[in-house]
Parts: sequence; structure tokens; C-alpha cells
Amino acid sequence: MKSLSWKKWITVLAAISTVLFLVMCGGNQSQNGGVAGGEDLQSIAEARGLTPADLVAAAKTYMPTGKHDDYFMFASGGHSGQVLVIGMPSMRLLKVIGVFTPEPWQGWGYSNETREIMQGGNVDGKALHWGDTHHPALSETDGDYDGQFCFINDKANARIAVIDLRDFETKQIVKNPLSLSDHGGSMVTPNTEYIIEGGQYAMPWSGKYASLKDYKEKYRGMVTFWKFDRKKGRIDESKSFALELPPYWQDLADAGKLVSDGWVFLNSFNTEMSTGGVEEGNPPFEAGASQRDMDYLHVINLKKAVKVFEAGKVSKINGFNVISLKTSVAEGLLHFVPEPKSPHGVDVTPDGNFLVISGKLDPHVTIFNFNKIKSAIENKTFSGKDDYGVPILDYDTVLETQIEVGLGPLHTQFDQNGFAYTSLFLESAVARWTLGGDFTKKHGKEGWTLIDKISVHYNVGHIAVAEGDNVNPDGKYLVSLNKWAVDRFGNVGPLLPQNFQLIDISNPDGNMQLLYDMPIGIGEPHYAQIIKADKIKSWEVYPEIGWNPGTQSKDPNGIRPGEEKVVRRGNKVEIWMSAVRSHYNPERVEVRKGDHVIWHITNVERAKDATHGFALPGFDFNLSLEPGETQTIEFVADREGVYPFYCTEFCSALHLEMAGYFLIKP
Ligand code: CUK
Ligand code: CUA
Repeated sequence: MKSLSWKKWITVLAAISTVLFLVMCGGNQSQNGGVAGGEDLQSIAEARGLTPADLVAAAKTYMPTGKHDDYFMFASGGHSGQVLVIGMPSMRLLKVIGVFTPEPWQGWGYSNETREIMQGGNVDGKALHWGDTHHPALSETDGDYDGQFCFINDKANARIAVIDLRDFETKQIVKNPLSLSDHGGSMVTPNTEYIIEGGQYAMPWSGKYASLKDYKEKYRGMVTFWKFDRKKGRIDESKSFALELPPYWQDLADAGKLVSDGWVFLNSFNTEMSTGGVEEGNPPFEAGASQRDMDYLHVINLKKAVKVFEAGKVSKINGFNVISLKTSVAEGLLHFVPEPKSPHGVDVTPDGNFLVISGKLDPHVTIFNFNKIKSAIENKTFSGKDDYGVPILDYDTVLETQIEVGLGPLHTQFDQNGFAYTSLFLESAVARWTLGGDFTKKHGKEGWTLIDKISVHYNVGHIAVAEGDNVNPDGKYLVSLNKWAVDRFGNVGPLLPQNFQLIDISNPDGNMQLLYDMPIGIGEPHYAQIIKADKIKSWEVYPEIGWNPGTQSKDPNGIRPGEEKVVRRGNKVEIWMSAVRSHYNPERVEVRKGDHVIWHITNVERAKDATHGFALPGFDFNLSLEPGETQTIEFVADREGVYPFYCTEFCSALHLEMAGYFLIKP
């Protein structure tokens, strides 16, 4: 665009400003006849140094007040342990959902109900206060996002959380009983029967201490299939099981779809089984785990594994159902495919026919053909076995092709036009290439060819295309989740935000266009999934007064106006309080030092957005009580004094008066 002459530039600008003017006059912002204050677009653009491309980008992303975004992006919040909900294309942050980390605004982790959910993720009884969220997975029906649930893994502690999208709140956290780290999670099978959680750093199989000298014998990898009960909206641990895997470091996973439905694919690295020890003169992990030219793609027959599990061919490890490696081999549940050098992402194409593997130390993506894999398994076309007896399929037999896409390929997404997009970490770019096969042919394209690239800023990890990993991609937009921002934003000190970049991919015959930079100052988000906004049917207020979001049902301690009371039994004081604009009832609560206090608060409002808070100073409590919601806090009144409690949501003109006194007398 820089090469445009001044005259042409003005012509383009004028054209755009005419279009913008017409658009604005058509909307309800046009009472003043378009741009405010008599300024015209051209002079604003000149003053701000905006190019025509900038103006187009602005027009494509600007969301006038009151208008809603077309998509919701669910992004991992990285170290924050939370999930971010972002409107697209405006890239406005709509919500940070409390998941693995307490979140005061939502009262997440302070009430009995929310604490109990968080405690589901305790490790050996120890409560954790953060997580490293990596891969959100939206629930699917027939391989398409259905907008009902979102799952996310905590890589740091091997946990999975379930978020109900009726109220965008976390309902369950499960701790993996076999491992302390996971990475190949969370992904879902096409009807959300199972949530996949693959491990990462191999662990002693006993769950206890084992010397690294005994790594090959005593350390193991795993993949867990959590059974999801959609009606209950919860994982059913008793119907879940895991597969014991060799102590390679399993990486990302993807579920098969359509033709490959019932199969699961899981990458691995460190098939060298390096155990590090740079301090003792050993090669560091980064070298030790990258020696071999090939690692193993794990091909898992999940349908068959479920039958083996249901036939009871499992052992219990830490009380959890596990199919041993021996059984997996004997029953033909697990096969390996050699995959180039330290791969990272494995992504199944929308038609389920191909698996795209990115080798982070190889400039190619490697594409395997699922039907070839299936027949190689049937015909036993093996090239050998690994140390643990797992058959290795012959590489050339199952390979479809390789495409050179650029340096450091990591993750691939798909659109509706038969294109695939691969992030290039080392090159700081996103490559667009055509998928061979029927899916692409249907869209008028042939062959496996690199088409173009767009630079991103910088060091991209995952990318997310709108509905870009389900059977029916939307395309239109791609978000590049960049690890480094370097020079993109104002200086906020040595810790820089990450950078989400919105890219327009809607034109199959033209270039990709960078539209918007969104700084993320909350952690290192890994993956995101993008769903059409109209698929989310969340509640506006809770269905009934006295609703407990933890159980998604009426709470026995929820009250209606007029039912407020304080009851003392011995040294136990129980309070049933209501909250409504702009008072609590009761407003005074007096207890004696040492009393055990159980305090139920119900927001009895039915108006949308009429949320009340409840802050109790000195006792570390804040609640968010959305219309209809009931929450309970419980504590010992261990210090005499006067504690003014108040509402932490500015709910009305008399919000500051929404307060009361909690008195603890000696
Ligand atoms: S990973 Cu982060 S860039 Cu944990 Cu999915 Cu690839
Ligand atoms: Cu209720 Cu402020």
C-alpha cells in the first residue's frame, strides 16, 4: 500500500470514506449526518497517519455501540488458570471465566459451592491456586460445535475443567490420578462422549518415587478418556479410563471425525527417553530429546478400547481404570506411525481423512492418510516394534505427502474453502496451503500446495480459525496467538503482553489481511476455539430465585423475600439473607467470638444484569450474586470487632447504602 501514489491514495480514501459514510448513515449512529464534529475521514486518516488498508481493517473490526460480535472466541488464559471469552471481530474481552484460580469478581473460589468445585482439583489433598490452561475444547454434536460446554486442561497439574455455557461458569474440576502433567487435552470426540487428556512428562507409574535410573521400566506416559455425561453436565469418573503408554512425552492429540470417528491421534517426542541431567554432563533435554529423526504418532482405536474397558480388561491404578500397555498391544488398540523429529501439533482435516503433523524442527507438514493407516493396521504392514512391543506402521505406506511450509510449523487449522493454515513459530508467519483430497476438490482446488504466507508479530504458537477444527469450518477469520509482542505495544516493563492478531482470510483468491492486534496481559494463552455467537444460548438470569450454579438446581438454602432469618444452635449461627436493590436483609448480624457462621445469601432480583456483590472485610470473602443466585460462605468468627459488609457491584444509585454491620462481640 505504501507504493500507492498520493493521488491514488486520495482516490482510494475518498472511495472508502464514501462507503463508510453511507454505512454510517444507514445505521442508527447517523443523527449528525455521519462523522462527528464536522471532521471528515480523510483528515482524520491523514492526521493519524492511517493507510487505506488501516481504514479497511478498522471498518472490518469496529463494532458500533450496541451491536454484537458474530463470534465468541474461547481462549485459554495460560498461567492465569482461567478461560478468556473474546468477541470477534471486535476482539473485545467479554469475560474471564474463573477456572483453576480464584477470581474475586465472580466470587469464584470464595463460597462453599465454588470452593468445593475447586477442591475437585486438589493434589493429594493440597489445594492449588493456579493452573496453566492450554487447550479449550467446545462440546460437539456430530463433529460440530453445539455451544453447550467448554472444557479446558491445566497442563501444570493434569486437571480438566468443565464449563457450562448456560451461565459461563465452571462446574467441575477433575484431577488426573495418573499424572502431574498433561498436554494432549482437552479435545473431545465428535459427540462429546469422551474428553481426551494425554499426559506430557512421563511419571512413575506407581504414582510414588522412582529413580530416573529406572526410567524405562518404572516411568510411563498415559492418555485418559474422561466419559462425559451430557445430561448431568459432568464427567463420570467411574466410566472413564486411561491407556498406559510408553514413557515418551506425549504431546498434542486430536480426535478422529467422520471416516476416522472412533480413533484418536496423539503425538509424542522424547522417544529417546532422555532423562536430562545437564548438571552431570548429560545432554540437556533439548538435545537429548531431539536426537532421533523420528518420533511416534500414537494411533489409538478408541472404539475398541471402550469395548476392552467394558469387558473389564483393566487394572486399577490409584483407584482409576487403566488398560495396560500389554493389553493394548494384545488387543490391537495402539499402533505407532513414525513422524518427523519432535512434532508438535496433530490436526485432523474436516473430512476426517488426513492427519496433519507439524514437526517443529522440520520445515514440512507431514500428512498421513487415515484410510492407509487403517489398512496398514488390518494388513499388519509393520516396519518393526518399539521397545515396549507396540507395532510401528510402515511410514511410506501410510504417508500421503509432505509440504514445505516454512520454519517451525506448530499447528494447523482449516477453512471452508479447502485451505489449511499452519502457524510457523520460527518464521513468525502463518502459511496457507491447499489440502488435497475430496474436501478441497469440492471447493475447486487440487493438490497439496503452499499458496501464501502472512507475517505475524511475533513467534506464533496456536492459530484459531472460526470453527476451524470441526467438520464444518466457517473460515472468514483467523486469530494468530503470538507468544512475543516485542514492539507492538507501549512499554509496560520487561514482562510484555502476548499478542492476538486477527487476520481476515475470507478471500480465497486474494491475500490474507491483518486486521487487529489485541494485547493479552494475563498469561500465555495457548489455544482458542471460535464459535458462531448464535450457537450460544446462555441464560439471562438464573431460572429460579434461590438457584445454586454449582449444582445447576434450586438450592435448599435459597430464599424468597420474606423468608430471611438468623438461627442460632449452640455456637452455630446460620443466616439466610436476601439481597435486592438496594439493601440486604438482615442488615445487622451479631454473633459471639468463636461462633461458627454459615451465611446463605440469595439475590432475589429477576432483572437482567442486577447483580449484587457481598464483601466481608477481614475474612477474605467476596461473592457475586447474579439475579436469582444463592451462595453460602462459612467461617469461624475468630476475632471480635465490627465488620462493615457491603455490595461490591454498583447496582443502583443507592448502591453505597447497600451495606450492613457484622458484629462479633467478645
Ligand atoms: S501448545 Cu502452546 S503453542 Cu501447549 Cu497447544 Cu502449541
Ligand atoms: Cu447491590 Cu450494589
